[in-house]
Amino acid sequence: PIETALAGVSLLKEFALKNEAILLADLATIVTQAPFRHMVTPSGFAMSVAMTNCGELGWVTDRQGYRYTQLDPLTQASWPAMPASFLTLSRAAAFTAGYADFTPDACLINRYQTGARMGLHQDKNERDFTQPIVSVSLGVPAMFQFGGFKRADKALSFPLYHGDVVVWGGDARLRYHGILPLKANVHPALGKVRINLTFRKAG
Ligand code: MD5
Ligand code: FE
Repeated sequence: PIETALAGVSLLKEFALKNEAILLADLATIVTQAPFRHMVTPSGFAMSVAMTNCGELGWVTDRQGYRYTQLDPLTQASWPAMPASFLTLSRAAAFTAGYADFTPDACLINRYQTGARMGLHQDKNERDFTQPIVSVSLGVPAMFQFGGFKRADKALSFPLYHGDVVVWGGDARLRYHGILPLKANVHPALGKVRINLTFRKAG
């Protein structure tokens, strides 16, 4: 029930709901150790999406550029370890989509408040583009933009809801994508925000 009409995209509706409670509890622990923060892009603008990470490597941006780090620049501590609940969920999703041995070493945690957006971009800071990316949507729904291989290519939009998991592989791995400004909304478990977990094998 998961292969979409979009090559390389597997949408697993509500795949994250079975273990929602432990997932949210583990998320709460992570953000006490590595709080959400608005990172700055190389051009000097603060991102509207607040971010943190768990796992061996964390994605960061500052005036120097985009990269993965072992240490949280805010605390100089290692990023919190990836909890078993996160690892198990992402591996099960990848397996379901046909990737038998996905082992993420990085989980970027994005928090979208009302109005927050992510402009069209490609994920290109990873070593091996044959590895899929697994993304988990929680909380308020968002409109996802799925583009082409050039920024100017027309993008199609579709909603992502609480519990949805998407595996982006093959032809989709290097497509431009983004999130439209989050509409004001409330989710019973998470309140006014959307949380996205993006699992990658970065190193
Ligand atoms: C999000 N986050 O919903 C998305 C989920 C990011 C980011 O884009 O970089 O933090 S990951 C969506 C994704 C990854 C790789 C390829 C494609 C989509 N795609 O082909 O559309 O906050
Ligand atoms: Fe991305």
